[in-house]
Amino acid sequence: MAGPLLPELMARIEGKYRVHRWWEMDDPAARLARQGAAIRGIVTSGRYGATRAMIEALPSLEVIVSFGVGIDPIDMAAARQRDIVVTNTPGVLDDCVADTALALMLGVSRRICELDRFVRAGRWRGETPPLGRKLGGRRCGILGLGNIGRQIARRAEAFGMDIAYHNRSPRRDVPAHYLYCEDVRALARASDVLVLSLPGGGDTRRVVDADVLEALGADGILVNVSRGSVVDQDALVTALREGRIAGAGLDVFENEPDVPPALCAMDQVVLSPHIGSSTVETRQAMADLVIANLDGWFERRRPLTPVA
Ligand code: 8YV
Repeated sequence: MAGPLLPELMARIEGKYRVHRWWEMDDPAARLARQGAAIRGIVTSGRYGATRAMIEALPSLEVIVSFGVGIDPIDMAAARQRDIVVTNTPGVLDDCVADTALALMLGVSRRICELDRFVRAGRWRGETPPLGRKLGGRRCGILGLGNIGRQIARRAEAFGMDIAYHNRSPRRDVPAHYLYCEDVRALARASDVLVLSLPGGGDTRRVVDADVLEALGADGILVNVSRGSVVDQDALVTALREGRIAGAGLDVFENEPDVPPALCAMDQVVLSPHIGSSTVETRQAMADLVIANLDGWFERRRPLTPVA
């Protein structure tokens, strides 16, 4: 196991399989040189992944089972070279990640956290609370209209927003009134709130840069529920500091759990600690899928949700 997961999930796995806790090994290389040949599966997550070095240290590896939908921290090239099956947990977390995006959108536009601090500081008696901005009537741009992106769109529409999106190509299976934008910059220009729900990894690294933030504009809000790697974080701090965008709601960061102190000091920013899928219900469903994939592979050679 690459890193600690939910205690109940770990107990379920350890009740059935012989588990080696990677993160507790004093000298992982020496330990794997001794025992690596016996290890046939890695259980990991969107946080811990599986590196090439880890995969190469395990000559009998057959399957990598991940708790989470994002596979960017798994070295897929190393896995494919050896025909190692990789599974993730698609579908079960779309609602909760989309809910998180909406919570951040509302949090920033209606200044919820800032005004919570205002009340707690006793400022209500002497000052007028600052005004927020209405979401209805504004346009929500979605970068990455996959399963999660579509749930974000449905929710944003329920708040009266118009929808624009960018994917590598237009989707035929979405409402015709969704505006397709040819590139990220055009999407940012068309959006009042730009929500990032695209996969992380090399192909999408820093696609949201200073230019894109400039295109989003001084009234624009950025919301990221995808991966910190898709945003140029320094450019984001500068854009916020200089008022080039109005605010940001961020659930993910470049070097988690480190968050730039500059962001922590800004009132127009709402921060959450990568909790997109963290609800009791969704984490249970993800844990069930991890077990189903693990058992599916080791009992029937048929994992439930292999990555294509
Ligand atoms: C999890 C995630 O928080 O699904 C993903 O890709 O990032 C999240 O759902 C993560 O996998 C757990 O570490």
